[in-house]
Amino acid sequence: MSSASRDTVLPSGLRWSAATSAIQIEGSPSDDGGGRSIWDDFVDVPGAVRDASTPQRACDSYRHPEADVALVADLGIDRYRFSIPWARVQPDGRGPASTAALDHYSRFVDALLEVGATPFPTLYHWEMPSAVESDGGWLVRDTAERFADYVAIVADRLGDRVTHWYTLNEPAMTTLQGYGTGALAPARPLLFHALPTVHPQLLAHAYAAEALRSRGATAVGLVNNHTRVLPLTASREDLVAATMYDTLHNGLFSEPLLAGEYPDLEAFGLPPMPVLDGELARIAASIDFYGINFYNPTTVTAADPAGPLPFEIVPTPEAPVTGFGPEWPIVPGALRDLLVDLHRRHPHMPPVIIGENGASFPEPDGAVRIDDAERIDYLAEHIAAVGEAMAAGVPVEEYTVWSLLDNWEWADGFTQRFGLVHVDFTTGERTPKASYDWYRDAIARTRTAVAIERSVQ
Ligand code: PNW
Repeated sequence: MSSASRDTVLPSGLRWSAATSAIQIEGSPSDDGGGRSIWDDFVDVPGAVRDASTPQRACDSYRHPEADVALVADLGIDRYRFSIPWARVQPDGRGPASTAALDHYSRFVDALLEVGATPFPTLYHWEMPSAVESDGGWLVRDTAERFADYVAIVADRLGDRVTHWYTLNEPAMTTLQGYGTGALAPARPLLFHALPTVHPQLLAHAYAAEALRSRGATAVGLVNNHTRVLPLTASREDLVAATMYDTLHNGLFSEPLLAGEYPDLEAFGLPPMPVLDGELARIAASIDFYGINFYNPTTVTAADPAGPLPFEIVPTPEAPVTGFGPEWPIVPGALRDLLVDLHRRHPHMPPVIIGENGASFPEPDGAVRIDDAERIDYLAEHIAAVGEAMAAGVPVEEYTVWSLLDNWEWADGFTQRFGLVHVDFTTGERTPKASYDWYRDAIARTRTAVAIERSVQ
């Protein structure tokens, strides 16, 4: 560990948070009338999950929410990002909601408020009811209306206490990996035929934002995964491939939200989005903040023209890597650069919230490894990069660690551990890691420094 990490003071002016999502931590998906989700369907396919695990129990957080609230309280974060799963609250994706499930989240919100943490729920962290997917999922516009109905139900119940909401988590990953490559649920490898999932997701977000605001919400945003795209070489082919990948990964969702228009897809030989009159204006008016999840840059090269895609993702030269290997290189400066670039493109953009940032590192089988010095370095360096972007004028308001807990990492099952807190997935026992102590102490130290600064002014 770099010794500086021990007494880091974090940038002032940021709120601090940590995040989880329902399927990844809750377990007991059918408790309180929960319905089947696309992830139940995903895990049923042999070989789909790397360790053949299921999220049936995960961190057991649905049955023991108090364990997580205690960690939030002790960590001293300002806010907690968690998700409310559509398939549990409204099992068929239309019609009646589960009162017991709504009661659960209502108690959870109260418990967070009681320990002084602002509840900051995500309304869709990929928990689509299977019934909605069988009606076309994000390929059809009707899903946008159904999502907004579900959101209205949740806001009717929680909107007297919850004012901050994330609508969709990483819609670009849903498009590219859920429907594009099939690496995530609903595992439909449609390649470029996945593009029709973009507009229904943005409409779902816009309709949801309207439903939330009419029920008292003051901060509504969508959180997108962003990467910094690096062409492997300066060749024309690599530049074209990198620009196309950048447009698909970063631009598809950010441009309509921040500039009110889709990127020029026809330039890449792709069909334009099927937009009706007035829809782009509604989408552009729908965010109070823009959420960014950042993990790593992506190095791109032109692919073999005979292959299915015109670009190929390759290891980033010379970068250290996380537990995922060369797919997830560590380049903290890439976060600063992408924030500065996005702000330069959109000087009037709303405040930015970093909704996720973090890393998984290997843990030897069976051993509880809590001396996660690499994670402290990763977090310290990325938070410093956010500070540099702020110094360059980017309006960042909040930083969120992914994740509060080790959890079920989708197709990677339990093989990747992202937590500040180690979880024993058999007993449910939680053991804070060194990175947890570091984050808690750094937040406290930063608050003290800010208070001293204020008192001498
Ligand atoms: C995000 N990619 O997912 C999600 O929001 C979290 O639920 C997840 O646990 C976290 O990042 C860590 O993976 C991603 O392939 C999934 O680029 C895939 C990618 C990025 C983010």
